[in-house]
Amino acid sequence: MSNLENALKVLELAKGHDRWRSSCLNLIPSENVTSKYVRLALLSDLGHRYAEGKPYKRFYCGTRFIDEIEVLAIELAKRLFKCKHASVKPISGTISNLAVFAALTKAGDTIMSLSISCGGHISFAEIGAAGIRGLRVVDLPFNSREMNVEVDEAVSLVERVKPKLVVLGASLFLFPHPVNELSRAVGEVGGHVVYDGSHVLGLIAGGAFQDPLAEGALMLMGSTHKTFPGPQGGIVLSNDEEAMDRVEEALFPGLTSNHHLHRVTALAISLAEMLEYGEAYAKAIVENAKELAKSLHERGLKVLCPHKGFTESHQVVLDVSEIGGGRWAAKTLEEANIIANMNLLPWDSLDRARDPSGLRLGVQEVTRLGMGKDEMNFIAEKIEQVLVKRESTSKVRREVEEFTSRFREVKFCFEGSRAYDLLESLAS
Ligand code: DSN
Repeated sequence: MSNLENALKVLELAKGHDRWRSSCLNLIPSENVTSKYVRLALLSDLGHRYAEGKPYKRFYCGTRFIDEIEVLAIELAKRLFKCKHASVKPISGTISNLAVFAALTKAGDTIMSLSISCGGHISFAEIGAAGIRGLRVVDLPFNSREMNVEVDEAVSLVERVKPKLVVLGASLFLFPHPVNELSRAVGEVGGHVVYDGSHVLGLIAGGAFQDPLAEGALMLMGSTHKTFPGPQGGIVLSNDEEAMDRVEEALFPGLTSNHHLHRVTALAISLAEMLEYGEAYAKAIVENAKELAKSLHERGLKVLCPHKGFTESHQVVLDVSEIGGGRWAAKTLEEANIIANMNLLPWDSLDRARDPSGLRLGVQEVTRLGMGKDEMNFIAEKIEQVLVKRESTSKVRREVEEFTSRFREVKFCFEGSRAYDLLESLAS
């Protein structure tokens, strides 16, 4: 194939991807879709430019507009998360975590965090960013029935281990973590709680989950594209000026040179959207997650934590080990255009990562497309048809395609003809 043919083929593949995934029920808890205004920013010339350094103190010329945008993004972030300091420099959630590790620890220090099977993100692990910083990682004790940190045991372990940091937050994340209790315990031994809020950032923004900074965390790190419906990227928030200065230095000149200016612009817009719509959006997400969990449970699926109302976040977690396993379940749902994660559960060892016991679902994206309780029951019914009744996946796929064709418009965001006009002029 010629180079042109290859380029055209790539575009066709991208188009095919767009068409397919917009006809799916997208239930991966770490994804979301952005508004037209946000997409517009991502298409703009800002994505071609450099702006190393701080606003108005750059090492590059040509940055007068990005200076203003970045200052505005920081102001909007501080307002939304009710905190004193914000950095919009991290280009991902993992870079946010690594910057915080770099700022607050030195190689050889010990931190405590959840293991991967118990929901800890790979960046908290010795095989991930924590290990790259040279940290020793001790697992936080976890209660699998409660799907949460085992507080008393964790406090005793903190007293013995004396970690520099306790990292809370997770990728498998159903209930608020004990920030208050562990902040007090780790404070006694001279350390801090830092909180990776990647999964629940939109819920925190909308006041529908715990507020880690108010509860005692020194830092709130996150990615900005899960329940927070912004561009792919990261953010760090804090009330501590001195610690935040160190994080800024870790980010530049430490971990990033340029910080992707179209992303910063898109993030500023999504921060404004969340100031406007965040409360309603976050509330709808949690209501939908509870409804989906209840409906799946009533259909005989093994949803975790029925004694706790299943979930207080965007996630619903199922143990599918008795009906084919996580790999089979996720692959078979995919044949029906239902996209979900296979997931390790706390009782799985790491070597089961490719065929774990669990299935992890998130409702943040379908909620953003305007789905409510009735639609959660429809989704539960389709999952039951595939996983329990073993109905033909092509039949279910046709039903899913027809259903999703009615939910293509992004809600909880600024819309209107002006966005369409601007989008068209940029795309032409
Ligand atoms: N850990 C990934 C997830 O939760 O899907 C994101 O980094």
